[in-house]
Amino acid sequence: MAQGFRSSRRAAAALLGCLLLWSCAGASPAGSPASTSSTSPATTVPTTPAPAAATTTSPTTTSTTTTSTTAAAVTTTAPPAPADTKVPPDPLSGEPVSVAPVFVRALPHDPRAFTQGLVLGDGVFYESTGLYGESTVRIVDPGTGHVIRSTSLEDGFFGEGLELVGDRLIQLTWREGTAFIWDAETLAPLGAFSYEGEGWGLCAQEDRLVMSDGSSRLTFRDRTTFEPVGGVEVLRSGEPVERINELECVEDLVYANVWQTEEIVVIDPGTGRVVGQIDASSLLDRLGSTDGIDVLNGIAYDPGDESFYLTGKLWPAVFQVRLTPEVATDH
Ligand SMILES: [Ca+2]
Repeated sequence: MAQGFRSSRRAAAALLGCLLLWSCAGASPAGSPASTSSTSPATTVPTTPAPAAATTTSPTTTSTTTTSTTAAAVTTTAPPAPADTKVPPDPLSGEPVSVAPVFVRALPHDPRAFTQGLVLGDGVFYESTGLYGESTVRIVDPGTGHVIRSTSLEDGFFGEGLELVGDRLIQLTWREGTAFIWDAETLAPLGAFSYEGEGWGLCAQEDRLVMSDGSSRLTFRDRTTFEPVGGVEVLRSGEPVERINELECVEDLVYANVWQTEEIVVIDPGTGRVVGQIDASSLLDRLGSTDGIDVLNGIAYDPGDESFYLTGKLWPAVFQVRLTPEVATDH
């Protein structure tokens, strides 16, 4: 959304103003697009197919090359018109604001990708996939779903959260205590960081990294050294939110999948408070069949048009959506 979750304390005025004016979606950017999930310039997902130039690079890992993926046919339709607003939620109550994903379009996605991390930058998706023996870091053409470049992790490493930091990718692993560093263009290995505990999700703010470990806690890390520099517990209405998974830093907020749910929570990392909650279960209906798929996981943000890209493990589609506050209606 464009303005709804500007910050924990400013959200109230911004969101209320946004609602009274009606839709936040499509509104012009409000000032500061820089503090996003990556340090790359704003990018817009291309609509024309790009050639799948398969290249593999990794002297220290077992590499595989993928030239294309089998993407399920998905139908793209225009987003629905917004409903009339009646009563805006009370952003001053301290309770999270409910947000609905407004469908924009569906894009193909490798149905064999056990998605653990998703990032948009430089006109491509960077994606981390998991499972032992199958984990990869990959560059994907958003328009076609084709895997442009892929590097496989060694069999003993289970890929997890991924973030673009400058011209490098940092990829977590689940229980291996290792964060791999990759050249974002070539996927050549540049080294690794070590850390304590499990690795689940990762995103970057301007001055720090934010990492989840499957608990209700977010750990902040130095962008250069990966050393922990703080942390916060995620609370909704005063209760811990466990199983925080894949992350996306958007301006000064953190969007997070909650494992084994179709919900995304929007967290103020300054306080840990959940300021928004997104029910993305409607996206499952658009998949047609849920046979063989796993949970919702994967959030990427495009600061260029302020839209979000959501997918899941083994999902055949990535959904471009806009996130707008739900409003009460007469029934
Ligand atoms: Ca992400």
